[in-house]
Amino acid sequence: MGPGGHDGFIEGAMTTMLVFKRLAALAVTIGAILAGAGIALAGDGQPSPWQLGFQQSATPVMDNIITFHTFVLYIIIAISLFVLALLLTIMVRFNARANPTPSRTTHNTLLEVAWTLIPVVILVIIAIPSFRLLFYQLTIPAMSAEAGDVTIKATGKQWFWTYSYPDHGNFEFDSLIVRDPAQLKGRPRLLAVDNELVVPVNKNVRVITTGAEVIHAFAVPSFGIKIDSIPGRLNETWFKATREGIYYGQCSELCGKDHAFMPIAVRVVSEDEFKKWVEGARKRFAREDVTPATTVATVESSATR
Ligand SMILES: [Cu+2]
Repeated sequence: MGPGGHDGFIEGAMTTMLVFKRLAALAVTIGAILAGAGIALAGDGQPSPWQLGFQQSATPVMDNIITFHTFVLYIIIAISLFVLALLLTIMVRFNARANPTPSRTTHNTLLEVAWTLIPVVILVIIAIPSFRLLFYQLTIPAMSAEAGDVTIKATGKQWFWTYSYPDHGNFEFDSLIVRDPAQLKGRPRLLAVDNELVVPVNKNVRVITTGAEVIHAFAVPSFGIKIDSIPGRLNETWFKATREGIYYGQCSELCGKDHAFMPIAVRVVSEDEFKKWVEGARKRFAREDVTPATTVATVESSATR
């Protein structure tokens, strides 16, 4: 390397330092703006302004999702920093001025084996907890009526949800978005509903879901659940809310013009409160077991013949 090459090296390093300084200044500025906006890092049961991460977790499944997400994020950061370091090294040490006569190397067996195997190992390290989490999400725990576990059925309709409680008297009710701002009473716009889905805290809740006419999807971010509601088919998922409160979700399958206006609101209450609510709901949403109109019509038409 001649004296000119040496100068080039220094010059390249100086430029790199300048870039670093500018990046650092940018990061500090963005940090200051976010801090000034009173950033809430995670909403509890609902999104919050300037939120960056997930909503706060309220179930073991979501706890696991957040842990897994953080784990993968660390790996991504490590890989990005490694690639950045490689790029900077190449820019500084192997630019035309610093390295005027490039080597003619084309193959390096050790390097090629390494850059094939190391990514494979990284993917396996990610896959193991990923599959474990997937099985945890998809395996419905053994439901025990004595332990107070609850099954609910959520039917997606254009454009609201109908909930029924088959184990608790099979009552059923519709849950519609609150459109009138005066009726919100502090609840979030576009998420509040007239009749919330009520479930007991610390109990396994199995959600059976279907669609009435098109595909909808039942999703509650704080619970880490999102499952398609498909006409003519029953899908199921589960959650175990560990904190009382109201948790909001939305239909997550484009289902028509009011897709954005069929929110999901789950109120998690104590077991006693849940029992009281069920008693009230059985009266409030009582329905007579009438024969469906279609069946009656068929019987009548065949009788007149
Ligand atoms: Cu929908």
